[in-house]
Amino acid sequence: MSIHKTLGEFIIEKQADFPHAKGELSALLSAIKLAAKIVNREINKAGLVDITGATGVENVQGEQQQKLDMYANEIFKNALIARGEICGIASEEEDNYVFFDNKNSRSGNYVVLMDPLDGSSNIDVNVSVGTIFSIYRRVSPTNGPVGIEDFLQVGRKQVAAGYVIYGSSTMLVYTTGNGVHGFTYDPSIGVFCLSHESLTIPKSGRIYSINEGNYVKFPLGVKKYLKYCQEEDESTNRPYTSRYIGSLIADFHRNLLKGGIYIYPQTAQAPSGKLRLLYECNPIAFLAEQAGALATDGFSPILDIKPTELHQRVPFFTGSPEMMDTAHQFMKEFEGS
Ligand code: P6P
Repeated sequence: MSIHKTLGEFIIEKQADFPHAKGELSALLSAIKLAAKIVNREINKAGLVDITGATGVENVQGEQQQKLDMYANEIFKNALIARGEICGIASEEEDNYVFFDNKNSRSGNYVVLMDPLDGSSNIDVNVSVGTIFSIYRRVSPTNGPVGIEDFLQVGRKQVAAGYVIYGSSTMLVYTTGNGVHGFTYDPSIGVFCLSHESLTIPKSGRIYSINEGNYVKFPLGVKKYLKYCQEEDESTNRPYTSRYIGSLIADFHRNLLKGGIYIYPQTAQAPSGKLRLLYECNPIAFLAEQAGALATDGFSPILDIKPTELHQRVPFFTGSPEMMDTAHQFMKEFEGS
């Protein structure tokens, strides 16, 4: 019987990957690991306790805040603050960023941006949901106040990013810029075990993931790409297969393992798309590029976008490089770049 390396052991082993950090980043990743276990426990019994459903409160996105959204937000916030390595947090569930004065934190050199429970409307129907996180070193002076500039950093400045997928099994997948590594939670011993080291996306695939219910509102380039995916052509393994879970992490994770493309494009009604740049697209884009995938707004790398607002949205294309290249050709031909 093989004994897998645990996430804790792996983090310590890889600590040398970020020599400047004196264990701070390791402490942050450990805090996220702890919070993920707690949230996982609640999600797994969500149907049994009064913790599903809406709170009756709208978040800054104008979306119904789910009870588990708020629960997950508090758990991750408290776990991160307790470790004392951060000076601020931004969250999909918080109108503005939250900051901590340095006397309560040993170093306070990092900020964390997160979507504590993405796809949470799926909880009531037992569909996979996820937590997404993105970590930067602060850019404001260490002994000064945190500022919005600490959060509006370009995605390439991330020092770590990852997600927790609460699915048929619970996994934590992360990168610190040295590959993407996946850990599967073993509830019998309460440990995340290394199960997918150095994840790399297949160069191509046959899965396209998009909400085709919005078809009439899509840009022409997206419509033309969808027609391409659905055409018969044995030489290029078409038609492809449509798979759309409606939970970004679940759709991304499947494509990462099997190959594929996920698209949430701009529409006439939502000219910047739906997904948020800072705590959904940037962390996923960091993971994607580290796994040999691409992540763009249909034209340019997500990681090169200079953020202007905390909750700004961006059109999002991510997946196998060969499928992304084809999608970009259609976007360039029919939308200009
Ligand atoms: P739609 C969930 O609300 C989310 O942010 C992503 O997880 C998911 O991929 C997308 O929105 C689903 O949006 O408009 O297709 O329901």
